[in-house]
Amino acid sequence: MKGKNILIVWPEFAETYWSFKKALRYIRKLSSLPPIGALTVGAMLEKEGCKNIRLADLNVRPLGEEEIKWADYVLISSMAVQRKSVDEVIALCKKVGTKIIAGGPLFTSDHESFLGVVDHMVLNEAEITLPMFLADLEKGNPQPVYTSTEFADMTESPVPLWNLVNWKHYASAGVQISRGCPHLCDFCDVTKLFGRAPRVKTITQVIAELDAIVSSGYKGAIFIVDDNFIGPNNKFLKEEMLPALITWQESVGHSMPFYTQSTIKLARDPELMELMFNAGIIMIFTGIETPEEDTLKACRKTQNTKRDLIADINTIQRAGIQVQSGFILGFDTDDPETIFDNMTDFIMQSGIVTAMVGLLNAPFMTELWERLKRENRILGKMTGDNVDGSTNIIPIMDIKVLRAGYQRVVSQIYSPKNYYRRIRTFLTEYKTPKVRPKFDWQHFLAFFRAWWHLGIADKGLFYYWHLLIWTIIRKPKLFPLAVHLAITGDHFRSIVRRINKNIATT
Ligand code: B12
Repeated sequence: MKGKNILIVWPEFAETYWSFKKALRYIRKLSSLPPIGALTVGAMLEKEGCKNIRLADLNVRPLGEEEIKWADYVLISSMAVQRKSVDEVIALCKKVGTKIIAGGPLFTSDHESFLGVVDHMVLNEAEITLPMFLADLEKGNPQPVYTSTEFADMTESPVPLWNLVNWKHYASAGVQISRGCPHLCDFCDVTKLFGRAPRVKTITQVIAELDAIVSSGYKGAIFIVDDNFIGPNNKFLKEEMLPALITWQESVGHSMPFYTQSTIKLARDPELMELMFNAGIIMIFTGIETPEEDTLKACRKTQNTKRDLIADINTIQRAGIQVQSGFILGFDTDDPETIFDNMTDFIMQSGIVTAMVGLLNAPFMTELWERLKRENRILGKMTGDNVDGSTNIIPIMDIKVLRAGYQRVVSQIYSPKNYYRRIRTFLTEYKTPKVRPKFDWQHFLAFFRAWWHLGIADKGLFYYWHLLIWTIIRKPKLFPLAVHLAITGDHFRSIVRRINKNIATT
């Protein structure tokens, strides 16, 4: 790779629940996050002596033929949900004749589809497979596919090449502290992809990554993209990682909030929540999946059983950590008579504003996939977007009933009346965080854009103004958060419209 020109391509996303495309327009951003995985691979190649490395994130700018001609290799990183754009990039590379090296979740979970199309697929974790590929390349004998069943040593992972990122287009930055999750939920592929024993970076590495983000010109929220932030042992988190994050947060004037992913078990550890709050972790995403105890047991989400889930969520909110969550419909044990109302009621009561509800899908390699395969209930590949109303399985519940119930749940929870009510439920519980991003003029302008779109042009305008007045009176410090959540509601309603359209055309 010495002296080569490398073009890293991050293909365009479809419109999804987490793309936040509509909401990002309010703050004049084009994407949530730059590609951490691809930039990590970029850093590995820089160490190998590549001459020039460029990033083409197709979510923020177009890609031209000239650039592909310039490159000796085009590196594509992708999730399944970027597939359409991946195919376009591959076609362009073929036309120009530039070699492709591909990696990341799409290729790792479905490399057969690209055999003979992509020159080299370097799968699983690049810390292990990239050196294998580079060694063969050096010998002049690179293979089409590199895989590994080993898990990488995270302490060997380099700082991503943040200096390639034009931050003005992104709403967040990201850092990964650990990989892996100890739990065995049957529908989740994380343990298959990253193992059960969480692997952790060193404190020095994490702080170096955070400093690199700041010195590349970014200020704002940072997503700690760990599969389960509280997966690594508590002693390490409490005595080493969180104190280091607290000190770092002080060094940036408490202005760079973190958000992450965690199991609901967090609710039982007040000390851990307090440390997270002090470090500026103001939000977690947690998988609630379903309010039904029997279903939780059946899908082996045992960490969510034998607890009062709403009380747990409120405990975390009161500790100053917002809870976002994922929910699934279509489990074998779902009762069509009760599940839809139970889920709607649960979401409304919990004050979970960002509630991602999807139909059950079986990712390749999971326990669920294995079981349904044996039962001849796998229909094919997943679309990669679990909130588009599609499923790759044959559910026990009649599919028409399931889809109609799904539409009912998402339409109800995202109706302006219920959505704004849920924001009030949440804000009532939420402790005001002490770490907040600096209020810049884009946020200021976003308020005026929201004033027009949500406060005048939207049919939910009454609920919008009611929320704002309520917040000014009851929780004035949380006013910017109330406006932010109102804006994300506009995006969620567009996703509900898309779900309804997709289901109507299936
Ligand atoms: C952060 C994250 C996000 C972020 C965005 C990421 C981004 N940069 O834009 C957000 C929250 C926006 C997101 C959204 C979604 N996500 Co997501 N996300 C993750 C998460 C938690 C971490 C990814 C990460 O940054 N890891 C850190 C880096 C260092 O690791 P990495 O990306 O895996 O890269 C390593 C290797 O893959 C490899 N590699 C990566 N690229 C390349 C390229 C080359 C050339 C090579 C050689 C190697 C290589 O080397 C890297 C170092 O080891 C993963 C789970 C996970 N643990 O990976 C899910 C995950 C990637 N997401 C997933 C999904 C399904 C989604 C959504 C579709 C969910 C939804 N329904 O909306 C959306 C779609 C995104 C959108 N914008 O529309 C799936 C993807 C499954 C698949 N097969 O495609 C994952 C794997 C979670 C899961 N288990 O289901 N996501």
